[in-house]
Amino acid sequence: MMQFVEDRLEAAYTVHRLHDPAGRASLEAALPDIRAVATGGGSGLSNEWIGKMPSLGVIAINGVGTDKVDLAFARGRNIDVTTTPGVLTDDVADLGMALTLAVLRHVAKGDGFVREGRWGREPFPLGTSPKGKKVGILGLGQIGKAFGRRAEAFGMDVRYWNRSPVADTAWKSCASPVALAEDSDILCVCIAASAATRNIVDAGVLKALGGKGVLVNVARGSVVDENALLAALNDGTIAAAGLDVFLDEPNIRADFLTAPNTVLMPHQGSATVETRVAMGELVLANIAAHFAGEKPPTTVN
Ligand code: 8YV
Repeated sequence: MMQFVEDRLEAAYTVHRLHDPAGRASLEAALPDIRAVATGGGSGLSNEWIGKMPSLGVIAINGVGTDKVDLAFARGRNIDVTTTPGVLTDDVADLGMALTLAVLRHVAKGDGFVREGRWGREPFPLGTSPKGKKVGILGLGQIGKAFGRRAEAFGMDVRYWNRSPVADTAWKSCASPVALAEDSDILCVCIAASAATRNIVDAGVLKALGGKGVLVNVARGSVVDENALLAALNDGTIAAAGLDVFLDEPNIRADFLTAPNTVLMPHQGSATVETRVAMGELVLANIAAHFAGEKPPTTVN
């Protein structure tokens, strides 16, 4: 949470912080009375924690991912789960494009090359132009569509696969994730994480993407089979990857650090000042609505 969110929570409510070791005892003592939880999309709240809070009425997620909260379980307990829709769409799509360009134009590699004094002494590899390349979007929700618009502006040819039909697009729909990967030079993963999409990018999809293919993931680590991805990067099954998200954040697998042609980011898709302010305002508004006895405005369950 940004400091202003912390400050405004502090001003309006009695706040206990899970991650404050000094406050652990008072948190434990307060559990029966806790009425609202503010949490991150990557952290969520387990059913075990929900079970310890009989007065809980709202879980306000600072993000759009709901994969770390059991929505049905929360509903069964009459708990509203809220997210921050809309406000982070463009920034996440921007980072998807930034990772795409960073991979194609060797941005991270170039930075190291200049700093290490290798410029003028060694050749630097030519990049790949995005123009005219086929980009596949796995998951055509708000973020997928925003990424597609950006890709079009770079002269890329957009196609997609989505779990349910998408009416409001002229982009080509592919029959399956494998069919999409087969028909793509760059595969950008924008799909929401759930039990149904776990490891949806598997060895078969990576093989279909092929030896010149690039994988970009701005969704969740869980939607990509990390064993298959690391193997594919190391044995040349795919050419490169740009990754903002991982299965076990922040303790990502060490193999990612040595994987060839891979640009890594520490889950920064929504991390701009503007967007984090807007997300924080939504978290505060949802919690305030709950305490005012109203339905939190961006309830998702
Ligand atoms: C945030 C996210 O980084 O929206 C999501 O689901 O993962 C991101 O926007 C995260 O929720 C911050 O807590």
